[in-house]
Amino acid sequence: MRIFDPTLYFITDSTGFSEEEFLNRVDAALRGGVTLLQLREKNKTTREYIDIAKKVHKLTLKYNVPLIVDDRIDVALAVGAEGVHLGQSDMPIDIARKILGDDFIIGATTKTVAQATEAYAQGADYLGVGAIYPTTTKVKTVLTPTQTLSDICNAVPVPVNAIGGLNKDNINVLEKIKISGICAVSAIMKASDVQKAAHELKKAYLALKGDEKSL
Ligand code: TZP
Ligand code: MG
Repeated sequence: MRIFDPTLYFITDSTGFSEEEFLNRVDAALRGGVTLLQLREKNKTTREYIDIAKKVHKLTLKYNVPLIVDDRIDVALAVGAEGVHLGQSDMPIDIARKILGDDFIIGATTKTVAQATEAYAQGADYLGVGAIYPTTTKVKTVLTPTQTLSDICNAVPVPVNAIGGLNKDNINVLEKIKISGICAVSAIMKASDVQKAAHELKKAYLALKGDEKSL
C-alpha cells in the first residue's frame, strides 16, 4: 500500500547541526504536523547515511509519517524506509520500481511536462516541481515558472508538490494551481521554533487551499 499525504512535505538538511540538534529538529517538525518527510544527505558515506536514516525512521514511525530517502534506494531498503526520491540523474524510475516493488513510494523531481509524463509513465507516485523561488538550500536547480508547475499538475494524475524557497508568506502564487502539497527545507529546518514553523506553514497552505478543516 502506498498511502501518503503530501500536504506538508518536509525535506531535511543536517548541515551545521549536531546530530542531537538535527534529530530534535526533525522530531519538532513531526510534532508540528509535517505529513511526509524526506531525509536528504549529500555528504555522508553510505554507512553514515544508513545510521542517520535509522534514527530518523524511529522518529517518523512514532508519528506515522512515511520516510522517503533522497537519491539512494540502497539506503531506503537498508532501513526499511517507506520510499525513495529520485532526481533526473538518479536511477530511472522504471528500474527503481522493478527493484522496489509496488509497495514502495517513489517520487521524482521533474521540471518540464515531458519529464513529468515520463516519470508518471515509469511508475512515479508523486512529483516534486521547482524551484519556485530562489533557494538558500544547496541544490543544483533552476527556477520553474508557475505556469509550468500548473501544466505539470494538469498533465499527470499523481500528486504534484511545489518546492523551492517556499515559506508561509510567499505561497500565495500557488493558490490557483492544482498542487497536492508543498515541500520545504529551510522554512522548517532553520526556524527558531521548528514545531511552530511547521504548524504555521501547514496552516497557511491549508488556508490558501480553503481546507483549514484538515489542520
Ligand atoms: N529542489 C528544488 S529546490 C530544493 C530542492 C531540493 C531546495 C528547497 O529548499 P528550500 O530551503 O525550501 O528553498
Ligand atoms: Mg535527489
